[in-house]
Amino acid sequence: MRKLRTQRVIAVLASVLLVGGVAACGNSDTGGGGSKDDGKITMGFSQVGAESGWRTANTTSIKESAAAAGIDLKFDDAQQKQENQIKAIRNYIQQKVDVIAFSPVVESGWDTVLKEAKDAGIPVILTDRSVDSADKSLYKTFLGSDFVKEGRLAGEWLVEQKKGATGPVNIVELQGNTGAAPANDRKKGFGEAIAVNPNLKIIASQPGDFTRAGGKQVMEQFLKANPKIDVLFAHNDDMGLGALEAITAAGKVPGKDITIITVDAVKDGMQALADGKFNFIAECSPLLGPQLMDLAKKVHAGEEVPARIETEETTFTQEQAKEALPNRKY
Ligand code: GYE
Repeated sequence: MRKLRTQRVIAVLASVLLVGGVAACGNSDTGGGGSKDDGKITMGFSQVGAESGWRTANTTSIKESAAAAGIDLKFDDAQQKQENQIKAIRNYIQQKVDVIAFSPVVESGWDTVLKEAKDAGIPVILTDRSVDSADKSLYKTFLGSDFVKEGRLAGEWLVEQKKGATGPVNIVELQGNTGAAPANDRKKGFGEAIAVNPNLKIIASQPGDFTRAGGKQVMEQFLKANPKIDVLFAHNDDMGLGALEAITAAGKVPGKDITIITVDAVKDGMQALADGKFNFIAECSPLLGPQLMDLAKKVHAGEEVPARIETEETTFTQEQAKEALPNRKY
């Protein structure tokens, strides 16, 4: 009797699970890329975190563009941890979303989970940051900036500024989080550009994790350890803004005693530039949402898309920042 009841309970449970499972399938995908019941595309998006003004603007852009494009967005904030991103991607695979998009916190270590998505027939779009996987068939496209170029533009500006220097110009560098594409690439581009002038020397270079707190803390250490710092190259505005506090606290005038170059050009960074505290910014646009949603629709429809789509960007001097600031959206 008890056995029978147990069997019945199991049968009921099984059918609930089955119906639930079918409903979940119907809600996202009809067999690897088909359209859903309500016709909406479901995108699973794994965001790096909320570490900077850039990231906040990027998240807003993605959420607003998904709503505008009629895409059902599942969003996860990984708090700068790769393991959280892998977990989120596995969840999206299980939920059978139509498209997975993500901004990889670091470049390496994605092959296994990307292969799982591929085997499940779910296309992946990389946005903002890329991966170093040798197998390019693991993702459909990469939409984002040329970070090497941003570093190079920053370096070239400095070379021009310091072309008359007769003695050493001491540079400190605040890197983004270790292993991130923008940290690796901006370092590379900047280093290559300044190599033309042997007077320009990077005397210290440490990660500040793209955050204000990180920038402030590492800059304090730099200032303690190095009596003569002429230039700060920060891989983003937020670290530069954090460093401003450390520089002022050390009795130095940012933008004058220490030349400050950053990347991003978010509003707070542009304000510091217009106020004369920063000296130069290489722009990196976070407004990737509209292009990402277009790509998702194309990829879902089985259309070919370019393997690499580059964001258009510029640079800003103090004068240019004053002009651009009133119309800056983020
Ligand atoms: O420059 C920085 C953010 O990946 C381009 O990440 C992005 C970078 C951006 O934290 O502010």
